[in-house]
Amino acid sequence: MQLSNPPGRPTLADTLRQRRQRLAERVQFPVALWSGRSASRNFPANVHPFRASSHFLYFAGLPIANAAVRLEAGRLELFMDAATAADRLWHGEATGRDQVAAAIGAAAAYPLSHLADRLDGAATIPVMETATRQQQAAWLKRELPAAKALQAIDQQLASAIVELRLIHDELAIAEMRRAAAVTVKAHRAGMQATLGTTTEAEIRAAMEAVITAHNMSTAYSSIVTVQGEVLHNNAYDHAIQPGDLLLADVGAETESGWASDVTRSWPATGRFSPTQRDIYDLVLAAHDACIQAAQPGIEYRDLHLTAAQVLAAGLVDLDILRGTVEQLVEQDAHALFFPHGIGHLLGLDVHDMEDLGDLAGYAAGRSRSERFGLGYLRLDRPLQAGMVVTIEPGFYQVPALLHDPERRRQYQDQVNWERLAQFADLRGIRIEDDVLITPTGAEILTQDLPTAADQIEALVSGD
Ligand SMILES: [Mn+2]
Repeated sequence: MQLSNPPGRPTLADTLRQRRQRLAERVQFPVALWSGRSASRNFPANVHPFRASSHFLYFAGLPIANAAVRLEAGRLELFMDAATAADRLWHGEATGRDQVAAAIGAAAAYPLSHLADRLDGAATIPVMETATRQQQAAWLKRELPAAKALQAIDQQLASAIVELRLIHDELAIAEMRRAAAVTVKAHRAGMQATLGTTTEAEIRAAMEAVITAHNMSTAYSSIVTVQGEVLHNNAYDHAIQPGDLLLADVGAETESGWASDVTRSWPATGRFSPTQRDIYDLVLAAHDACIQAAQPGIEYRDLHLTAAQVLAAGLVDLDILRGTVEQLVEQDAHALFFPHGIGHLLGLDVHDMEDLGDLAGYAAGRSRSERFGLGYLRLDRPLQAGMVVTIEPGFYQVPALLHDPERRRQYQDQVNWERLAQFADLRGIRIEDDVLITPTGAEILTQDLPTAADQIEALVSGD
């Protein structure tokens, strides 16, 4: 656990104090946040990797297992157990409670069990992990539904935390820059390893090796696949054939939990076919148009529609779609090939704060659209300086959509199926970057990773 502070950065304790202060301006009741613990596999000491709850991390700063903090009027109390003799035997000397307390600016520190008597009138956010959630409910002496169905003061707390976590402070942005830099290196390594590899698993290994070597972990299960049309593909066993496109969605997470989320698509041989290149350039045009338009006050939903319009216009130019752009987007014809949203919030989690349902993603009074082309939009808010969002348009040929008899009937006049068949050598392309909204526009945190097709080809082929 790193307790020292890198030079030139706001100190952890100062940042945490500001976050607590801002929370205290929004809620008048005590708050208790648990970090959670590792779930066990086949025996108690054989555990899955530990990941602290992000709400805990936001206010406590350090990934301490089986701990909790109590916040009231800007004051922080830390609750964690001292290492037992058995802990010291098996895990070595851990950072002590008092050291942790000093690093995070705690006013007091106690064993975890002492929290049970300090919870009158306290609000919490239930953690995902079951054993800890049961402890939260037992000690608070009330039912705790899943975090997306919160009631009363827990709901007020969640809304206050969303306000804070939506707009990132200097330390958070510095951490996300670190995650982005390692992710960029990982993607370069994946592209550079491709010519010498025969399976998806080898490319994944080359990418995750970079992340592991920086003592970071992945922010989500990596997608490294020649079947890019399978949107959440976590298999890595396919052989790579000449003519395949690789789609790699891989992002590093810093030790203190800050995420990155990047996708690139590249040809296995180092050269796009003409059809692959046409669609790649189109997806890139949508990506660039969205980032160009991103600035405070712009509705994220309008960026999604911008991407839909650019894609629809390009598909009309390629004679894959027929009709006017306006009508095609209104009819959701673009969504046959781009069935997901343009992106999401990024922060301590990929899909930041989605443990709270749409509370963070959707502005008050808004809810998910019933429309095929809008229902998967994860963020529907005006952009504000300090937000970090992903921009990730794609083009996919998903058999479940394109071979669905009802959709084929519905879009028989809009899709030129014979022409589409000529593009059979691309299954899925996505280009995704992490974008910080600045007071005047947007900064691409992952801009050191090229997007232009020529540069991608050069990286893969080593030219
Ligand atoms: Mn993403």
